[in-house]
Amino acid sequence: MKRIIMHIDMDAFFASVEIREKPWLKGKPVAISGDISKRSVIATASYEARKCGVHSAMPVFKALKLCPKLILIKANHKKYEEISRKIRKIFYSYSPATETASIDEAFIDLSHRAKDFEEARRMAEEIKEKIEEKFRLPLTIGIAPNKLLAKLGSKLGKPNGLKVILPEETEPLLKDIPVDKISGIGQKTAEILKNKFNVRTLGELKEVPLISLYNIFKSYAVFLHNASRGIDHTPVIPDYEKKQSKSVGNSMTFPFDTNNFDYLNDVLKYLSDTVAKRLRTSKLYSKSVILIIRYHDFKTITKRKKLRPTNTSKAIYLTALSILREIKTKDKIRLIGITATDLVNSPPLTLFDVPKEIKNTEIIEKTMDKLRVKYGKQIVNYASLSKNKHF
Ligand code: TTP
Ligand code: MG
Repeated sequence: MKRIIMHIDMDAFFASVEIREKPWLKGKPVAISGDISKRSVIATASYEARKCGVHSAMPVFKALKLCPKLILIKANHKKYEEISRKIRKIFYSYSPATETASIDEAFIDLSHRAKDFEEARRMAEEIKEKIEEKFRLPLTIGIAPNKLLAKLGSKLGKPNGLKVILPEETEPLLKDIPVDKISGIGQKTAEILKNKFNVRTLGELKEVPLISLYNIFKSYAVFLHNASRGIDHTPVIPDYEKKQSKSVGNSMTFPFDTNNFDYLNDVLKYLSDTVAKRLRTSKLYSKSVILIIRYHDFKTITKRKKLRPTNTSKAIYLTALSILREIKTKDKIRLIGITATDLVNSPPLTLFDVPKEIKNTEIIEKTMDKLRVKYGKQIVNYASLSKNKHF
């Protein structure tokens, strides 16, 4: 089915909120940070400050060096959360199929709400007007046939814009776009692509054979291959579904059928990590893991295994791996998936009953989550996956 996806992202969100409340800051270089000491980092900067090179995650002392006139304001997270919640209500009024992606961004699946892209554009104009009028905050909207392109649209449309990417426009548009404009392709990947393949744009990336990408990036190669073509099948997962979810799962369809154990093992590690991370975010624990295998001929098998309630990536991975070993698969596989199910709100044992090794794993993974939130997904990974750097 053809989809129409909208991505909404507030412009310089924290800074815009502060500027709204202190109008004399309008047009000035403003930056927000957790704490205004020089050792702190910038959370975000107004577009005027960005002109001098100030950006999120930059140390304050460096930002002040680049922009001596920079006005620093201490972040007020409670206030931003509150505004974010109120803005979200406007999105829900357009479609309940709204996925909150972060404090200032959301995806709305308009496939069943808008008859075509033109109608979706009108909705976007209306949403922009409502937010600008009611909240006096700037935002940018991207509309496209999938989440990847909708997010690219809002990035290209910034600030204070509206960018529609029609299916037929995708190929010529992507051709000259630098690879790191795609959400999910970071600086490191961009550098490897430049050094190994002389690739800077999505058009150039498209020309690299998948097998060559695979040799360097392993299963992340599939993402790169698809991204260069503007392909993305990930669904918008509505907030209401996330809240009452009875299970959390993730799967990967391979571009080629395979029974290579090392590859499947890496994919299981990656999938377990993404599933467990979602459990930890929702403070849920899983009592069963289901492994889903779809063979080249579409025959699909699922096998479930119980485990001590957990939300560690390691426990979920080891369970999934033991199922894979039991299945002793020889036939080539086209998709593999992991679902954590039988979800409960709390672990059954008191902290003192938990074996030390499990306790350590929990501590390590919680620390990884925090680092990833603060510094980005790629800042830390399991040694065995880090050889690919991109899981
Ligand atoms: P973003 O949407 O990434 O950034 P932004 O809204 O400030 O700017 P724009 O979208 O116009 O490019 O993040 C939303 C808010 O999240 C941002 O205002 C501050 C906070 N944030 C951090 O605290 N640290 C970070 O490293 C980033 C990227 C954002
Ligand atoms: Mg934003």
